[in-house]
Amino acid sequence: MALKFIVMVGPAGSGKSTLTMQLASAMESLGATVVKVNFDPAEDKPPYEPDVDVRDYVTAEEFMEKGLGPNGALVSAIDSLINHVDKVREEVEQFRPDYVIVDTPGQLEPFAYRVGGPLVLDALIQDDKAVTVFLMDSVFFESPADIVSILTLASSVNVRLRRPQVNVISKADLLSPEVVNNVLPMLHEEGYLEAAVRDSKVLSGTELNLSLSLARALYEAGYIGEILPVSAYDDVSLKELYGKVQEVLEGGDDYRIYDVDEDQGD
Ligand SMILES: Nc1nc2c(ncn2[C@@H]2O[C@H](COP(=O)(O)OP(=O)(O)OP(=O)(O)O)[C@@H](O)[C@H]2O)c(=O)[nH]1
Ligand SMILES: [Mg+2]
Repeated sequence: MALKFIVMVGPAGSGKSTLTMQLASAMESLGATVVKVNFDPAEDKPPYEPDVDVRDYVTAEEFMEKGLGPNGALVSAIDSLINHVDKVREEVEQFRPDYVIVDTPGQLEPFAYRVGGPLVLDALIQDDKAVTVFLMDSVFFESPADIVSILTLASSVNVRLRRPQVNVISKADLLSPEVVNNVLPMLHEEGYLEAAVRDSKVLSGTELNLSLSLARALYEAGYIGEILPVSAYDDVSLKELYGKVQEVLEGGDDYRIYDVDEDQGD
């Protein structure tokens, strides 16, 4: 059966698991059925009850018991998931859900930048529709140079995972009023981010030139335009994210309340 995947990706502690839980419940409150998948072999206590858990098949601890350190164990656990991913998918299919939210490992780097992570994701998703939700912690948005860095990481993950990607500012409730009122509305303006990096005076020499070039490239690639501030504790922002995700997955128009009946029998 055809499934629709929402893949939560972001640096450690960026809020992936909390957003998985809160977005699922916002979607359910609008009538959609959602399966939550813990795709992190090292996470034994996500803040929600997973409907499907890769730890039923493989855990990072098994590899630590064989002598690997925590990072090596995670890498090996992700690599070995390829042997179990068909079963994970079968479990998901049994729910016949409208959407599947995949909560990926805390450590983004071994997941997205080695071969194993993208490979197991591809094997899970097959030819179905999927969108990556990339979480950028609001703390990065307090400094223009950090905005350039986190957007560069987002673009790099986009290229690695090769899927439509919605970039969100997570924990948006923690953004300062200065950023909300004066920075975010200006971000998409040509030259704004470069000027802000220059004016902040935290960089000089090679680092300044690099940051300015990256800011320019991000702008020219159209990568700064749509960034969605989302707080796991703000229902309106969760519904906006749901609308955005639907737009990408259904190729539809603006946000609309999901009509579950429409998709039954897929
Ligand atoms: N203020 C605020 N805190 C949040 C929000 N979302 C998550 N947090 C907090 O951020 C911390 C990390 O959240 P998690 O959901 O565990 O983040 P994660 O990306 O899954 O973390 P790892 O899987 O360990 O990488 C927790 O203390 C959460 O309570 C939010 O929208 N607002
Ligand atoms: Mg997590």
